[in-house]
Amino acid sequence: MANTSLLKLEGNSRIAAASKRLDLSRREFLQFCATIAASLGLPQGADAAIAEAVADKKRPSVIWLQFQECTGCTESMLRSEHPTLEKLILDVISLDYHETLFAAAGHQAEQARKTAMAENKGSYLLVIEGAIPTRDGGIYCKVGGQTAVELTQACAADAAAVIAIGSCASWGGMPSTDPNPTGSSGVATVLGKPVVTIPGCPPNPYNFLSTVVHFLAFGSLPPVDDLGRPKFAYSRLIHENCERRAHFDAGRFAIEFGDEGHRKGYCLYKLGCKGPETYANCPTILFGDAGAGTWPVGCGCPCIGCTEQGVGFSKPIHMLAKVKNVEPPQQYPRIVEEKGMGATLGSAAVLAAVAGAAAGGAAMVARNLGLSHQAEKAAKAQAASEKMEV
Ligand code: FSX
Ligand code: SF4
Ligand code: F3S
Repeated sequence: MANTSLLKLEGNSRIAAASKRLDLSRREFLQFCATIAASLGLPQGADAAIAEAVADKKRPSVIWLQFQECTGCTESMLRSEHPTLEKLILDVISLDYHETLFAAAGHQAEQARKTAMAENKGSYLLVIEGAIPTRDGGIYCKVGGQTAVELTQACAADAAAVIAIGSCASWGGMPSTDPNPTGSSGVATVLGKPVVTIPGCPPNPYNFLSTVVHFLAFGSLPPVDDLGRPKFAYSRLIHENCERRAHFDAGRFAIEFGDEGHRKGYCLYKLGCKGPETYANCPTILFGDAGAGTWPVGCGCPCIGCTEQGVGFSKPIHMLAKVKNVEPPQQYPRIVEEKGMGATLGSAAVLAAVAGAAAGGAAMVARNLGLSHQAEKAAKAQAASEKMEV
């Protein structure tokens, strides 16, 4: 990893050329790289490595397939601003096949995909948007005479890495909603092996951008959780970083849409917000570069848990969320005072430390009154061992 400071790179001619191509000032370009490094949780120096990689490396070939979906994943990419998708296509990735954005059609488009795959065998990125129908031989979605199952398997065979973008490709998403008549499945199920997933309906384009830039800078995809989700984006509950969290802790809730609590920006838990059981970074990175509050809860809409299998598109909006690994703090008024239960600030920090989280992480956990994935596992393990001791 480069240790060169970003400031030293400012006068670099390759950086100047890259910023010019991206239509950004050198300072803006370096800020973009620093933001990506920070969002990936990378250490100091990684921003310079990212800047050099984006400026230097040959653009990776990207084959983008679309199956059962609404094109929202692509649409959310088109609304990204740093840089815009247009700039990404031209300067960061080489988008060699994309049905929505392609000028070519029919056999010409099919040929472009085959050529890109042959020329970049073993090094292209395969991005899949949309669920894959598996029932009845996969006949419910075909492109160019091949089923989505066949195309997925054929295109994944020689890919350097596969990214499932959106909840549909990650685990079936909206098309897999009960009774799932076409047997819609996620990419990992069809390939029979784990892939990187970027769930969300639509997913946040920054999470995709950061994942691709990590691949570009370090030759590998970022670390993921057991569902294939990049940890930099999906290791915290929405509820841990929500701007309405203080209202939850104080017991101030909106009860009906448009009531006084709703108008005052109170917590949406009683309107069915699934933030307490949904892992995603929506409240921290927001959407569309439109400023503060631009995410579902920020706009007064309860989170539907769109990133979370078993919550989004399956748990009704009127059902209350399961409050996962987070308990209200004791220094705020409690609505119902349970006896002998509940994690305190101290116990949250201790559990995080027991689970091996870094000191800073433990402090963060304590501050947000949330337990990390690791702490959640540690708490379960502790509960199991206590059971055994009894
Ligand atoms: Fe739509 Fe994508 Fe939702 Fe699915 O995003 S926004 S239905 S996750 O595959 O296009
Ligand atoms: Fe925010 Fe929803 Fe949690 Fe309330 S329940 S604090 S609105 S994430
Ligand atoms: Fe989806 Fe909830 Fe974020 S609905 S976009 S995970 S706030």
